[in-house]
Amino acid sequence: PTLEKDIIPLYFAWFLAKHEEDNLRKTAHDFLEQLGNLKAFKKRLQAFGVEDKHKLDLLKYFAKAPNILHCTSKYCDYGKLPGSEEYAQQEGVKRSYSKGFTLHISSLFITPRTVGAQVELTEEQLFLWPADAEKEVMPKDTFPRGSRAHITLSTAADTQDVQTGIDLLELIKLQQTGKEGENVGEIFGGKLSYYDNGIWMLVLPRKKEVKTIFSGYYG
Ligand code: 2AM
Repeated sequence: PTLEKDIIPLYFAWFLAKHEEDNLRKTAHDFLEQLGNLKAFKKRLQAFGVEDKHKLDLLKYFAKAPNILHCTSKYCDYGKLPGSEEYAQQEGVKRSYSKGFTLHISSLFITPRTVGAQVELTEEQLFLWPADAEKEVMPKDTFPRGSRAHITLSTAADTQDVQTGIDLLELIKLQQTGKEGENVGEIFGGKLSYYDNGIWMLVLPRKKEVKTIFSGYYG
């Protein structure tokens, strides 16, 4: 028997390898630049709270970017959150710790609060996905497992990272109710759609693969 207890991290996540991270940051930058320049975007700025369409610089508006790009699987707050000890002890979590995984990004989205990449988890990756991840933030709704999976790319100055997954679920909820989104053009060869309330989604023409390592962040 060991005397030491495992230390539970702030959160568990798939962390992007360095060159993948640089690459995705550049994609996010280009996405915001191209979107900001689109006439269709300038016509639909109301939700961003700006009157003058020439005054909105998206790259400045989304002022905060995470230090390390990652897809959170479980936020634990060093064990303070319910279920975090159980999660850390799961056989699959232990076995996967420090292992490499390829994540698949299917779309990019932006709202007046956040910019994120939607991640489609594989069966194997869903093993590491907590059963209550979606309920945790949207208790009244039902989603397919893994719906909240995302990489936060940047947020507005007064917005917490956790908001990105909530915004993604809001978007999926709109799609579930049959809301199509208005097709307003193409970026990177992918279809750009506008939903209400300043919510935009770009479905990538091909899923973008990113190499990651599953691990914990101890901060
Ligand atoms: P994110 O996954 O959307 O980026 C540290 O705060 C990390 O844990 C962030 O990456 C954050 O958001 C994520 N996270 C997930 N759930 C959280 C929660 N309930 N509270 C705070 N952060 C959370």
